[in-house]
Amino acid sequence: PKKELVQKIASIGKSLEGRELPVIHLSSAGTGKKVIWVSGGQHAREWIAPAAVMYVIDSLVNGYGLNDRITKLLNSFEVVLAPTINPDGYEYSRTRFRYWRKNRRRNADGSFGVDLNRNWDIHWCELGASRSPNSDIYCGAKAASEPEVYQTQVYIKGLNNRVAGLDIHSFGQMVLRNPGWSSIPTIEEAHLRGLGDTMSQAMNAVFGNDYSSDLSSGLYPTGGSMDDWMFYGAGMPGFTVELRDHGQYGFLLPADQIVPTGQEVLA
Ligand code: 0X9
Ligand code: ZN
Repeated sequence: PKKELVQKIASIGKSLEGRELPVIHLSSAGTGKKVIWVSGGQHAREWIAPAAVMYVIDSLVNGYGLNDRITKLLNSFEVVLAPTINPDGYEYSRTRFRYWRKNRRRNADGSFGVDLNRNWDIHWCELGASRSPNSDIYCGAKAASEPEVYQTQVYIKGLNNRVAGLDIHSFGQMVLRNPGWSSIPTIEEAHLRGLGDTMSQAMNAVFGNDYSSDLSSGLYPTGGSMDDWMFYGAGMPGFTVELRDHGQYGFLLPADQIVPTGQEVLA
């Protein structure tokens, strides 16, 4: 491993149950580079997301100087990766209930969990979300009420040269661009569409897969989601990437697809 590429290993903060939200900054030497954000694991049961982000971290650190695209990337950009921003939910999914989605907030009515991807401070709970605490798309008591969301918002806003963000989920094989709350394209539609199309094509080139490129609201419109907060709240394009598969295995993606899916995200 090339230690000099690891500019920083830090924590965004602590989850509700006290787990760290780890983050790593990768870049070759030099300051003032543009920053690309990559995070995963907002949804507990989407296990391939944290795994794929970990695969990307490993590939970037070990590929620098060997792989031309990786070398160019890390010479030009700082890539900031947070594999798991919902560690409490992940642990609950791992040990108790495989299909858990939310964090582990104990709600006023005794039910558990806020859907972190409905809790961001942008069009919060206006659409595609629920005010019922028991719902799998519960938006929380107020915008950014959850420590995982609030602290990630603060952390991203502290990245001065931020230019783009990716939020990794599963499943469905889609690269989703802003906006996620409205069907009316942003004023940057041509640019964002170019980026989304390029990313989905790069993913498909690896194994001949069929990732699509669409508006985020094309899947279904939601308020309070991270992709739109990145765009409207942090001033950078925010993509949601839904990884494998199309539903044959769904969240229970077989282990032999972990590395191939990681390779698609790396591309
Ligand atoms: O519903 C979500 O949060 C995402 N899909 S998932 O199956 N991984 O739960 C999609 C979010 C897309 N973004 C917006 N609609 N803003
Ligand atoms: Zn998800």
